Amino acid sequence: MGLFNKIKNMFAKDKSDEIEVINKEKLNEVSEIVEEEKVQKEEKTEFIEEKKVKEEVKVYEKGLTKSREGFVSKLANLTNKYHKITEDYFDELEEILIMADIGVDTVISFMDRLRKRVKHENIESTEYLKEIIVDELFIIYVNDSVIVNKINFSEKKPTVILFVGVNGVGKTTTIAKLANKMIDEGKKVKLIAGDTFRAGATRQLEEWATRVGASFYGKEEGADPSSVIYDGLSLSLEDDTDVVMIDTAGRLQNKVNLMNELEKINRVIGKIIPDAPHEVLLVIDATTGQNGISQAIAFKEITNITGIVLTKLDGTAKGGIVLAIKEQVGIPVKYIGLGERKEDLQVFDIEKYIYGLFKDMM
Ligand SMILES: Nc1nc2c(ncn2[C@@H]2O[C@H](COP(=O)(O)OP(=O)(O)O)[C@@H](O)[C@H]2O)c(=O)[nH]1
Ligand SMILES: [Mg+2]
Repeated sequence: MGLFNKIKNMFAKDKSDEIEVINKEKLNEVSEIVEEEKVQKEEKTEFIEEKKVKEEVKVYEKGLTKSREGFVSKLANLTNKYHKITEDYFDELEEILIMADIGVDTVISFMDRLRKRVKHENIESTEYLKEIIVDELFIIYVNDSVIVNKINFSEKKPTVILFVGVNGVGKTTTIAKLANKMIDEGKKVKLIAGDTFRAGATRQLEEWATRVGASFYGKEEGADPSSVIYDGLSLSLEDDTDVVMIDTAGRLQNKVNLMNELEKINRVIGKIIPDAPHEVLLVIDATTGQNGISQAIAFKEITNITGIVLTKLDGTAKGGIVLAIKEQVGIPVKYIGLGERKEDLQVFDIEKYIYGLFKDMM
């Protein structure tokens, strides 16, 4: 190779090296900028997430004020009254738990476990036991269960959610709240007025649909619910709806009738969308206490319930009902209602719930 060619080669190599160096530097710089932006974005989402969690915790705190004041202040009084654990202390504690609507069976097994722990760990102070009580209540809920509080969304549109429950528990309001939540998440929601029985029920749902920005399907009062559902669901297949929520009437005066009606509704839904309904949410009013539990047991016998919505927790001092449902009914509470506004629905979260209930003690 001649000198000229050698130099030319070297130069070419140098040049390409240089270019490579420049490219590398540039690349590094670019990736640093990208990385920095990513970190900033992550920090921002983390911040937003954190803020959201804090807001949700506040909602629980506020919504459970009555329960907390009832239960926790009683527990605090008890702790002041008895510094040492005695039989009288246990008796009064048992009464407080029953009054909080935790459910007699649940309370009995709870007291058993508590006594065992007291004995085993040689616990004497009621102050210390107070913390263990919170612990044990938490354990009741999470024990032997995978807590499924997520909605089972269908892979194919639309996801169909059927709402059942007796009159006045908050079905229609809950539908509006859940629709509002899902619309906020960018979903297209349709509400179907399957409660054709109660006067004004269809109009009430339609008004909510307008308020939260959902589409609506309903017929005149007295129409056959199954035909309303059939037509509404058929429409949802054509208009790209993501989630359909079906309201139903809550007549429980006759179990056989209700069972037949729900069977018919389920059949009609399945005819149009074979694997639907994807969720059957039973709505229970927390202020009705043990009566609500009985409703849950009755509904569970006649139809396949996939989740419970516990409403009006803001209006009761008996927040313990969540634990009773878990023990006596065995269906997960998926949402809780903490007020009458469209924003007042929360995904049920046991940790926030326990915090809302016991924050004054922690
Ligand atoms: N305080 C409170 N009121 C509620 C809640 N959910 C529903 N309500 C009220 O309960 C009443 C009955 O509700 P509605 O949705 O019509 O019950 P439905 O008959 O089951 O459809 C209405 O006045 C609602 O505003 C809640 O979480 N908290
Ligand atoms: Mg209604």
